[in-house]
Amino acid sequence: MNRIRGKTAVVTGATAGIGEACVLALAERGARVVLLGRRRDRLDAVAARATAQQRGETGGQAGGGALVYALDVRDRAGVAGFADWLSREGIAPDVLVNNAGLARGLDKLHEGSAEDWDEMIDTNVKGLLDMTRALLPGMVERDAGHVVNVGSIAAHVVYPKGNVYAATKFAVRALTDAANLDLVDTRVRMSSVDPGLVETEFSLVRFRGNAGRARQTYEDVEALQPEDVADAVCYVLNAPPRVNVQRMIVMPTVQRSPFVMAKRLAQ
Ligand code: NDP
Ligand code: 8X3
Repeated sequence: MNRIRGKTAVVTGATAGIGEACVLALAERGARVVLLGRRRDRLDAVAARATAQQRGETGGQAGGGALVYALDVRDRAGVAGFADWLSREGIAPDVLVNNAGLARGLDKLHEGSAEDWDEMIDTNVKGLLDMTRALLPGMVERDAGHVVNVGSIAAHVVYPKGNVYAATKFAVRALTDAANLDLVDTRVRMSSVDPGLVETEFSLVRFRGNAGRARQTYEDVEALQPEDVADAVCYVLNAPPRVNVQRMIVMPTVQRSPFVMAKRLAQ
């Protein structure tokens, strides 16, 4: 059964990787999608593909369109402006996918940079909080809605030099758990989907555009693809209203922990 068709879903970080894959998967299942991210050209390109999915040109089911809104989730006033824009457009989101996020650098804590820490904390924690604070009240008022936070295996296991990135994902895990307590007397659900290694632009961003260094992360490893995480997000969203998948950990088969990874076998 498709419980996603006809829903309106806001997806942050929709210009690349997991967010882009979520947009396309939701559109394919007939949702109206609202895409957020900073890169306007990419937003437009992903929205065009989502619309094609909805028209059934690529096998999707009819849906309600794709809207774009360029936004830096660290801009608190901008997030409030986005919520106002939704109201003015008469859009009441059924779904919020808090996916925008990043890691910067891979350093020992005592060698890390305060700028990198600020960027991770402001995006992964405060950006997610502000988006949630802006859209969750409407869901509570309507007594319907679902927030899915894209967490990480780094919310469960810390790995060397992953310190502040892991701290932000531990925070997301705590916030998901805490919000579920606060939402207990409503029909609004909050979930986190926590992936292991996914092949996206994540490492390119982490290593500030060093493509060679980024490539090493995925070399000889059968990492998850963004579509795999989008599938998990859709599973969580498609669950019957009585079911709240509070947390789902999705790992590559070759990675049983951040410390235990099998290299791809030679062909
Ligand atoms: P990508 O770098 O491919 O995509 C990141 C997305 O986040 C982009 O769309 C980017 O858009 C957006 N984004 C980043 N900063 C901001 C900001 N300040 N404001 C608005 N949008 C922003 O990485 P992934 O797809 O891999 O990452 C998505 C999520 O998945 C992150 O939360 C990450 O922590 C998590 N994750 C990733 C894993 C991996 O191995 N790749 C594993 C586990 C979790 P733009 O630059 O256009 O603003
Ligand atoms: C991002 C993936 O491998 O750095 O959450 O934990 S990893």
